[in-house]
Amino acid sequence: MESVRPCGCKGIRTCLICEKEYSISKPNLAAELQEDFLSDEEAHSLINDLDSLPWEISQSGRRKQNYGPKCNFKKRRLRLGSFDGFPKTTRFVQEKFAKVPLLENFQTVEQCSLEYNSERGASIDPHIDDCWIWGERIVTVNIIEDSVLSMIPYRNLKKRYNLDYVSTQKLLDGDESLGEEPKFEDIVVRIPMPERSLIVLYGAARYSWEHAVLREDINSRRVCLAYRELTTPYLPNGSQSQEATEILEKATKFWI
Ligand SMILES: O=C(O)CCC(=O)C(=O)O
Repeated sequence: MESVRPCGCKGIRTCLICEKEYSISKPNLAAELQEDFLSDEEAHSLINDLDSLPWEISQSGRRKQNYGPKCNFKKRRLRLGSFDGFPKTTRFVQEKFAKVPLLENFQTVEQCSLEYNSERGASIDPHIDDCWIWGERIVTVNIIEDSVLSMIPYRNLKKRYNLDYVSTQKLLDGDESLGEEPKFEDIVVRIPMPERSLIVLYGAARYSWEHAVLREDINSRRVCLAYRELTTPYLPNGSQSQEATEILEKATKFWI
């Protein structure tokens, strides 16, 4: 591919014509980003309301506020634990999901506030969110401070993160390339996450790429909300649905 192709591309440069002609694959990242998902006022009041709730210390310099069921990812065991719904002050964020077509029927079962502080060198290592219990759409609402999501192709497919469970699920696009080794090496895709934006990872971005937030991309205090839904077997009419009935009922509640 070092010679100039009839379309004019050469080497790693491609266009739709030569990608089709020579079956050249390009990174297929299914992610949707919506800027200004929150208004300035909404972001401001949200951060004040979150700060009036207790924060817990977490790993890699982060702090968190976790509202959701207890999950044992290794044993694939789900328990209600102390989950009793979500803070009322955050209700409007979940209500705004109804206006996002990709989030049709998204029922939040875990809402996690994450704080990254530059003074602590906070970050999150490359990972794929668990695939046994968390459904296809991983949603993040970035509240304060612009940041970047770094995406890295995942090479040991199916050995970690309960990726083998993906085959039991009904996916959005029925993407056949999921589960194949990514064809790209030494590549990092950097997705900007402006403050007040919404990002949804799904398909290949969810299952074939790890995501991370690098310390270098945290310049002051960043706070976001991460939202997760259940996998289809745990949803109504799914094979495991009885295990999640009470959790789904609590997940409709917002407390004061
Ligand atoms: O902070 C972010 O934007 C990503 C959070 C994340 O990857 C996670 O909660 O699993």
